[in-house]
Amino acid sequence: MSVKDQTKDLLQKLGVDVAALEGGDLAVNTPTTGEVIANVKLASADQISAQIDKAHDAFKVWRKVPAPRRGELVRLLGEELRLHKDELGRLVSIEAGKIPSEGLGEVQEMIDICDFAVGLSRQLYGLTIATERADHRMMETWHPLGVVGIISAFNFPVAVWAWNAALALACGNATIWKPSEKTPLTAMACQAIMDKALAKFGDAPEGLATMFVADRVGGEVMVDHEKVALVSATGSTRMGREVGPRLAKRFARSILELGGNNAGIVCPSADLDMAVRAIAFGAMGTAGQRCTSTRRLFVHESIYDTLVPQLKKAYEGVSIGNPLTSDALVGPLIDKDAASNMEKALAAAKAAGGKIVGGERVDVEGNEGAYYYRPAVVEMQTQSGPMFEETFAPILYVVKYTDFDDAIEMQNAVGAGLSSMVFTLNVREAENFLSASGSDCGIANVNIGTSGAEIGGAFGGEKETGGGRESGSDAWKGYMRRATNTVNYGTELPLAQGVSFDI
Ligand code: UN1
Repeated sequence: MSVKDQTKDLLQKLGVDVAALEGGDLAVNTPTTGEVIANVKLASADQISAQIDKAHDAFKVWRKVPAPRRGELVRLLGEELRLHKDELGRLVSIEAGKIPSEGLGEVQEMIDICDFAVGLSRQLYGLTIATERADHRMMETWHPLGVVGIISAFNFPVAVWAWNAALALACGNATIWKPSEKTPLTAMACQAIMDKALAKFGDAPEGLATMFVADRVGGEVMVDHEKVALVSATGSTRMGREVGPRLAKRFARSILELGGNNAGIVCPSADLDMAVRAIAFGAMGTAGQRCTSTRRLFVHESIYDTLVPQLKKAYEGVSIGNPLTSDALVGPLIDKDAASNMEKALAAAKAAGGKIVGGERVDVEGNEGAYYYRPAVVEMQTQSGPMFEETFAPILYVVKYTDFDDAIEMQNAVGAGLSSMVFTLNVREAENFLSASGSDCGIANVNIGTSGAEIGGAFGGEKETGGGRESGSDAWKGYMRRATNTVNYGTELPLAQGVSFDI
C-alpha cells in the first residue's frame, strides 16, 4: 500500500472525513519518501474568527462546569488515545518522520498528560493567607481564563497540543489549535479523537475544543483576536518574536516555548557508558529535531580522548533509514529547508576550523525528495560560529574544557536557555551545576540527557526560549486567572497599613 493510501486508511479508521484530504491548497508531504500524501484546505480568516466566537460561547458554559466533571472529558480523551495509540503513532511517523518508538512515545506523552490533568481537576488549589486585620480571611481562588489558542510545531505534532489542551480544558477554558502547516493530518486525527471523547462526554458545549489548518496569516487572526485570552506557542525563537509582541500589544497572555541550544558537560568522573548513550539519544534521536536535542558538548580534557572516539564510533555506526519500512534509529529531516540549514551550519563549522565526522546525505531507497543525513559530530577548538545558533538538525559540536566554571560559562553563553545536562559523579560539580550560578536553563539534569523530559515537571526555558512553562508541576496556573479575595466577617472596617479615614 502506498504511504498516501496508508495515511488515508489510518485517518478513515480514526473518523476523519477523507474528502478533506483532497483538493486543498496545502500540499502535505511525508518526509519519509517526500511524496505528497494529501492536499488540505486552509481555513479563511472569517472561518477562524467564527470558530473563536463559538469557542468563547463554549467557554462561558464550560467555566461553570465543576472542575472534576471537566476532568472527566480529559479522562475520556486519554481513554480514546489509549485505544488509538498505534494508529496515531503511525501517523506521527508518516507525517513527522519519527521512528516508530518515538511516534508511539509521543502518543504516550499525550496519555500521561491526560492522566495528570484528570488528577489536577480535583487539585486546582488556592492558598489561604494570614491577614493583618482581625476577623478577616484572605485567600486565592483560581478561575478559568477564556479561549486558549495553541500553536504547535511539526516536531511534536500531537503531544504539545495535548499538554496544552488537557490542562486548559481541565482548568475550564475552551481551546483552539493551529498546528504546523507541515503536520495538519496528525492534528486532524487528534481532533477526530477529541470528538469521540466529546461525544462520550455528552453535554460539552459545541465548539469547546477545535482546530484549524492555516498559514501564518491565519495564525495571526488567532493571535490578534480579542476573545483569545492566552496563546501558548511552541516553535522557533523567530516565531516567538512575532507572536509575543502581538499578544503583548493587546495585553493578552502568552506561554512561549521557543528554541533551545542545549548543552552538556562531561566531567572527569562521569560514567562514560551512560554519557555516550545519553548523548547519542539527545543528539541523534528524532534526527536532532527536538527543541531539547543536545547540540553542544563540553568535555573535560582528561577524558576527551576516550569519550570523543566512542562518540565518533556511535555516529559512524548508527542506522539511518525509512521509519516506515526499517528499524533504523535515525529518520529523515522534515524537508529541504531543514537539509539546507544543516548543510549551511556544517559549512560554517568547517570554515571555523571544525573537524566533522558524518553529516553527509544518505540515499534511502532512492527517494530523491526525502532528506536523510548521517548525524554529524563536529570537534571545535573553541565555542564559535554556528555553535551560537540552534540548527534543527543532528549536529553535535564538541569543545574541550579545562575548568568546570568555564564550561558552565560556555554553556550559558548562548541566546536560548531550555535544557542542559552534566555527567559527573562529583557532588560538588553536580550541585554547582544546579545552583543559582550554574545552568541558566529551565531544565538542568544530572546524569541524564537534555531531551526526553517526563510530563510531571514544568517544561520550558529562559532567555530566548521565551520563559513559558507547559506540562506538569504548577504550569496549570498559566491557564487560569488568580483572584485574591479578602473577606471581612467582623463588625468593624479596619484599613490596612494602619490608615485611618473616619468620615
Ligand atoms: C519539543 O521538542 O518541542 O523533552 C518538545 C522532550 C519531549 C518534549 C519535546 N518530552 O524531549
